[in-house]
Amino acid sequence: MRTDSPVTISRQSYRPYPFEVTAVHLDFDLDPASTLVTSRLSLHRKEANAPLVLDGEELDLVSIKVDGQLLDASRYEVGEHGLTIHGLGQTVELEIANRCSPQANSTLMGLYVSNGVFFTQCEAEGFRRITYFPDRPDVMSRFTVTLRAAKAEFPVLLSNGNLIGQTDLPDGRHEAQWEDPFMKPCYLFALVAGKLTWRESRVNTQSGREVLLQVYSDPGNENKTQFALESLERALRWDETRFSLELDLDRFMIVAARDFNMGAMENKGLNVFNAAYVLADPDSATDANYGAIEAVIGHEYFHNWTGNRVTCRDWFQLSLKEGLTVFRDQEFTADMMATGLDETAAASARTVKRIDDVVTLRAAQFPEDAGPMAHPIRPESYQEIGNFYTATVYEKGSEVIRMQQTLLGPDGFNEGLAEYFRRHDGQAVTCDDFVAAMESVYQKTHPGRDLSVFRHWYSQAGTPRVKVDMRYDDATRRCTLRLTQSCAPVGVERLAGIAVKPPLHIPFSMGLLDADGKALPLKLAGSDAAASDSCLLELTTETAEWVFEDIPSRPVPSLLRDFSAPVIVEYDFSDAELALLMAHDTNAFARWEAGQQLATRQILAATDAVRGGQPASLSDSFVEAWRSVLTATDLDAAYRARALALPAEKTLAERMTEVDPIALATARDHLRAELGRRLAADWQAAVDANQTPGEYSPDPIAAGKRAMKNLALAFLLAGGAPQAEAQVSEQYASSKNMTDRMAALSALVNFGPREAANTALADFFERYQSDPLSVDKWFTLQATSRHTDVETVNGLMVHPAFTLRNPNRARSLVFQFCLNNPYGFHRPDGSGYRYWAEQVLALDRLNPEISARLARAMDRWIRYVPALSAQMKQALEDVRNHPGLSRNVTEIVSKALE
Ligand code: 0A1
Ligand code: ZN
Repeated sequence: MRTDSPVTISRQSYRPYPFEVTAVHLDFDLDPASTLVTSRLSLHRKEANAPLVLDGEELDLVSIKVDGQLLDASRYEVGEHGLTIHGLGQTVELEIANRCSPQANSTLMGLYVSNGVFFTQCEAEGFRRITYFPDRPDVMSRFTVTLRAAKAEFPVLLSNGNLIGQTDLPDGRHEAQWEDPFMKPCYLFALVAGKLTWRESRVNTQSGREVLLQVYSDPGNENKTQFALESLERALRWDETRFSLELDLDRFMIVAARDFNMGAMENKGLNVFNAAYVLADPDSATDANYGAIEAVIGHEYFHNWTGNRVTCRDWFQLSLKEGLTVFRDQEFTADMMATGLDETAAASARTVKRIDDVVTLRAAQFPEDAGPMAHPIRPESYQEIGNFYTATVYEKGSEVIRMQQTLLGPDGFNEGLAEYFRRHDGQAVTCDDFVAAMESVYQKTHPGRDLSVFRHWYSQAGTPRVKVDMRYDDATRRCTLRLTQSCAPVGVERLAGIAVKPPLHIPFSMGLLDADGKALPLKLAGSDAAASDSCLLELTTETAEWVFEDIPSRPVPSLLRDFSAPVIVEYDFSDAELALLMAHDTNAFARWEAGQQLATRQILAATDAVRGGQPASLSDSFVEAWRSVLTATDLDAAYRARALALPAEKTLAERMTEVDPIALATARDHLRAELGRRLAADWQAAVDANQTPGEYSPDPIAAGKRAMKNLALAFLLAGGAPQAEAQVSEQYASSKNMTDRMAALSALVNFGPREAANTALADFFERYQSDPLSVDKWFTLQATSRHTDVETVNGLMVHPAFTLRNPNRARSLVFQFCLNNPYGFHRPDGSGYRYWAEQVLALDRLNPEISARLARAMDRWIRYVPALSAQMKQALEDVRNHPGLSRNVTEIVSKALE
């Protein structure tokens, strides 16, 4: 347990490491109780006199040799955080032997054992829990590795790169030697050892090299890795065709781990994955699971270039690899969804992906960017880097890359990326280096301009607002659009007393519709560009105006098309204008957005009504707007399922001056029930029209139909349609795939009679108890049910299948209850908050990274109604005052209370 007072590390304090570590040989004598690690480092001094400072945590030092000689104890010091060696010469061979205890490691950082298999997790600072080393990304070395273990227990021995030797040893042990031909920082080191089964294929790369692709998992899962292997092949192909980036290794391995802190990890040539993002078959994985598997496999594979070949100079640059790689995985998914479709269908599929990404951004990143943990995509300071694997660094980081693609155009962006690799292959670099490469191309196509204003996206936190004013002049037939940007100081900015922030470079895509919803050709005054339906405005100052000519009457503006920048738009639309946009906008994203805004207005008004003890009503025009999408024949099922879904609670909460979560959830549920009731016949028609008979396939068309059908079923059941319960129960019992089975069970648990729900839940456990990922689903459904309170959750926590030690299981119950159950978590008696405090403390003793994520459930406490926020604050203080709190949780709760 860490007990030292927190140290704040700042971006400006970067100093190069005074030594080069050209080669590293690691030798592991693997034993779960005590593993002996011997590391041989080839060192070159770059700075005179500097001592060699190596990081190390929870290690037992055995011996140190310099150039083959045991080092005298007077020459070094060992402390809680590492080892310092004095008086080393210019070129030195250093050998360090130490022990660590994988079995006892519940943090899942460094070397640990999961389900009898050894795994490592080194990013960000886990390598120091394996051996003494400069654990920072700018120290890059060539690694060779020897693994030794009992052969019967650990038949498979894997590490990065190529297998160069394998030998049986006399005592029932065996060893394997691996060599990684590429220089890498230690956070990309990995080893895996244990009883594993695998599926493999051989493919030829673009340049004709044959490479071996393998997906490893626990025995018994061999039939669940086919989709993962196919996804890996698709990712490899896509990076070749879209960015001309080829796999640089002869062998690429993915291993599924049951216990894993995050989604997956891009270790060079040996990706370690949370099993949830590898294992799938129709009976146990949903469409969403299949989609996530392909996306995460793509993400980790794409890191091989964006992250591994070119890595980060320091952890402040995390978005250099993460924002860029999220952007790449989003584009990969969009292209995969559009594959094989005609032009219209492909465009719709891409919009669906864009909607899904924006929904995530608004529900997860916008609140973060307005709360106590708000930080720029390139943070200025941190206490614990593990706390900065955030929606801001990842998702907003991706938006910042996407804006560069928008400004440069797809070809310019590809050229910029190629330039980035030309300049920096094999290096550890900064976000500035990336923008400079892009800028070199931008300046060629935009003479006299640069990305200096754009760079502020890297140094500012907070979601900018863009206020839109539109004037129309009948006499001149001119329409003037004025954009004004602002971004209030948030989080650390506010604490540092920053009052004014420079303007950002905001690409703002827009169009104009006439009163019948027809797109107007846009002709900018003073421009000789041909008129088009859409226009990209570049706002680079606080405020600017654009004049459109030959506009016949006052138009309706279609704003921030395709979500061209991660901002909040302020414009006073009338309900009728929103309904017009929802029915006619030629930009499918803006069309979806109009519907979401209409629904937001209805739900917020209903929330006020609920709070005032009034009946919540629903406007007829809103119901008709929903009906028109529900019955539209020109829109595909996947798109309609998004357009008819209600805005997320977390997104709605950000719109309220004071959050009353139970009133909000009640209003939202009421709206669903009313829409269900008033459009019952149309929902039923949608259920009937979107059946997917025949063999299950997770393809986007079939998945879109299931999404539409299951959404309709939920509305029907919520609206009390007499036939709905039987339909849903029948679907639960007879489905041949997990998507439909889960959708039915979820509808029953949330909107059905308790008895039917409980019977189905019992049946589900009975059926799936031997499959951990399905059991997680079972816990999640109950954790998020509106009938679940703290008492119910505590009951589930003593269920034999529950354990806090497995992060997926902890997330499925504890996190889901605290983050996604407004009724149970926000009970006015404060029981939810006290439960949260207990669980944060319990988890912190086992796994500080995971605990710190749960701690963030209280981020927005200050915005809740006083009766709740006072109790939330109390819970935060109780946690903060607890002795022995980890650095991870300390940072989160103290920032929340600042
Ligand atoms: N680089 C990984 C994310 C990751 C970060 C930390 C981890 O251990 C605590 C694990 C994974 C990615 O972006 O996929
Ligand atoms: Zn990543």
